[in-house]
Amino acid sequence: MLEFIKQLAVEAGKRVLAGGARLTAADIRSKENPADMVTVVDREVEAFIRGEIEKTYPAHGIYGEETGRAREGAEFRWLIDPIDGTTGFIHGFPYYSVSIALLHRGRREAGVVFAPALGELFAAEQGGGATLNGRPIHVSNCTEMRNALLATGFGCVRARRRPDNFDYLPEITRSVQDIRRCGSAALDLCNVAAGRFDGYWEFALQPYDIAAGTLILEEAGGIVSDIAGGGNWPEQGFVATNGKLHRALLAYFK
Ligand code: LIP
Repeated sequence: MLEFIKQLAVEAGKRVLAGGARLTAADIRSKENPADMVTVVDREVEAFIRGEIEKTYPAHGIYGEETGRAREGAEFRWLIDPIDGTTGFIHGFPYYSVSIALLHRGRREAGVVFAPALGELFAAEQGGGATLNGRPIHVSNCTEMRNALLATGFGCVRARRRPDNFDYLPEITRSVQDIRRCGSAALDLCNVAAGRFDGYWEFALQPYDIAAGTLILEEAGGIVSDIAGGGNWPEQGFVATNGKLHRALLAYFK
């Protein structure tokens, strides 16, 4: 199954790159929120991924960012984000990814995040560890906030939703080595999994942004929770770390 998902993500990634090369202003639209962008490429690539899944697994449920939900009650369900990091994609900033996850009765079974412009393919299967381009990856050993490089995002600010990440950003920024905001939640999680970031937090995320990335992170030794340390993520906020910094990062949201 993981091979099927990897190949699908790579094929989708080729389409994302080809679409980016011929993208014009007419191909770009904003959603309900004017800062939330979508392109014809997001739609075409999601249709491609959906079509391939439906050809092979017609009974499976699907929830995609651009085309919504189908067969909700199915035992197996796919969560798809054809381009996580669409704003970066539009601007030619290479930090965007195709994210595909497979759930069985709600449990994340397999996940792939492919960054086509970076040539990085992250993958994991429940209980099988996580890989980057076929090589095993592991979270960092960082134990002190002052030595940490963290990632975050501002979807909540752009959507004008509470909690507002600007309430937490100054204090966290003063406590760590530095912060990055690169624009793809899926890739941020994979970079925590690979030990490049030590942690990541964000609000107002959607399940398709993070389903594959959380499995990859957990399989690489990391942990995820809501901002109170519980399991109500992403609804109650989303915190992901190498495990060693989790309690320290959660303390900023009290
Ligand atoms: C984006 C995320 C990003 C987050 C944005 C948005 P999209 O996904 O991955 O990190 O801050 O709010 O949700 O919309 O490009 O698929």
